[in-house]
Amino acid sequence: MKARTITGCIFLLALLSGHWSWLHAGIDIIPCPSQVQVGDGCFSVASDTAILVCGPCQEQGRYFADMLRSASGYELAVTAADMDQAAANRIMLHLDSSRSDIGREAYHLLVDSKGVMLTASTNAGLFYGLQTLRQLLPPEIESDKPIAGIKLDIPYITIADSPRFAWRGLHLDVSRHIFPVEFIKKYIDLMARYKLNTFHWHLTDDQGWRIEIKKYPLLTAIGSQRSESPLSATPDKGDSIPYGGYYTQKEIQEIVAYAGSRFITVVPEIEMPGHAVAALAAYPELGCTGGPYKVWTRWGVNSEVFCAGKDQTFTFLEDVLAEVLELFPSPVIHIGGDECPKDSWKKCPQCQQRMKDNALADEHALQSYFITRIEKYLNSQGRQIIGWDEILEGGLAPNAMVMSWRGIAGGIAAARQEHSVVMSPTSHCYLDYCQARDRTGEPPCWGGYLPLEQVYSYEPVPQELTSEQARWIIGVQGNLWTEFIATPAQAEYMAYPRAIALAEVAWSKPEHKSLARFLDSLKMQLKRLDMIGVNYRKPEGK
Ligand code: TNX
Repeated sequence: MKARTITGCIFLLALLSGHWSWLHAGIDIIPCPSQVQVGDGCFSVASDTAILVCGPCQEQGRYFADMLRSASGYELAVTAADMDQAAANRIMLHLDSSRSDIGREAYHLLVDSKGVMLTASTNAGLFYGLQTLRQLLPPEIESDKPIAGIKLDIPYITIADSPRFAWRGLHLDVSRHIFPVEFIKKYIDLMARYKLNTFHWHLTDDQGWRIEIKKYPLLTAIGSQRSESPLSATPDKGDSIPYGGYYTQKEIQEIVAYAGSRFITVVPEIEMPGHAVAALAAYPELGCTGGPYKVWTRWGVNSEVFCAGKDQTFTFLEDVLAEVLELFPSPVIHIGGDECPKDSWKKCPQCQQRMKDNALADEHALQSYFITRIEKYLNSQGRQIIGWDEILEGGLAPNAMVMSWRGIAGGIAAARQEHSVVMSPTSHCYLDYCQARDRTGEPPCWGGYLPLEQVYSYEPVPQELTSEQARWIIGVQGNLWTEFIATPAQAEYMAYPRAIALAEVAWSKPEHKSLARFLDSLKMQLKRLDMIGVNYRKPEGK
């Protein structure tokens, strides 16, 4: 095999233009792998190709066989076997936990005349290798119906690949609008294709409580229903149409398991102390005035929040979190912490008393007390908290992680205090922001202008940090807030293809990024998304 060592895809593109262009259809891998060597020739998967698995990775073998089945009609046998490198016409999956040279989510892939040899030290690594393999197969592989005479050619190639960041996130707000379980699974499937590994599920907010909590049935009986929603053209007016819904614990378990088998951690977000009106509508005694409150029918920031002066607020939240922990194995739990107006605390004698008793200088310190108290509980249960960057105000809870959204200053401050940070600034990561300057013909959207190219250009590690401090930046995340996104089709339109750009930001080494190569490879990805019915937005001029 003639092989050329190429570091990253920029060089690959150079080689592929001209003489090597025949390979192009096969090599459009996004996110761009760390190292690629391309050979001359192709291995063709046939109906008698064997999938050989070694170690406890039967499941990965079956996953790949399933991936090939619908388009080809092949029922490839998955067999536990010793890794005999000499065997031919085989796809070998080798889980070798002793390979300390292959990182936790990394993989090595070799495709040559004998077939495929995929090696990883974890099942996650194998899974990512299979996603790469999928992208090396022709886009017809995505068909859900058999294609007569389909050619399953995989170019000869050697890839060594590993992610840049540990937290590669995509968020979905299901409070402002709720989405069906089937759609959540599709959202997760798409994430997995692009090696994203963290699904941040925003389950509660002013406009709807969406998670069943057995101990507090009114959270869903009352808190999941609002009397109307804002009109998208005139959000200060309502549409007079009741809206609601929630996920049962059974559905949540199903989604968490589904994500888990795709190596995606589901991080639930239970908002506190602000964005809590839906919970207050159900249990008004948890607010400072005692209500009554109504599940909010407008967007924005509501001044009614959980009362920080009452002990029953904390009892309630700990009870809720206890059920959340049963459902979500995630080591990290998102507690919100954003946009909490302090008006009601200022007027509340119990909050003022709490401040006095604990020598808290102001209401920001009271918010810090609130978050720290919740952190203590979650830490005692073996979990860590993450919160929006407002949790820095009044002092960061000792073990908290920070999600920097109002720009990057919060992320910088937290990293300097040696706290882990996920970068998610509105400027580059807010997928609810508009994709066109001219909004004619665009669905309603929120906020500023955030084109695909700008998402792609994002560098999550701020230059202001020393290399020591930069280690605290553990990842990056795209957020999909749904005030203006009412349907699955619209959610896909806003998320894709920008989420693919974000996936490359999260996975690929910065020196391997190239907008030209990305946009070129994206064409083949979009073909695949067409085949699986994703309502993405067509990139400008394409
Ligand atoms: C700010 S991001 C919010 C959300 C909104 C979003 C709209 C954050 C922590 N809070 O409540 O939905 O802006 O872009």
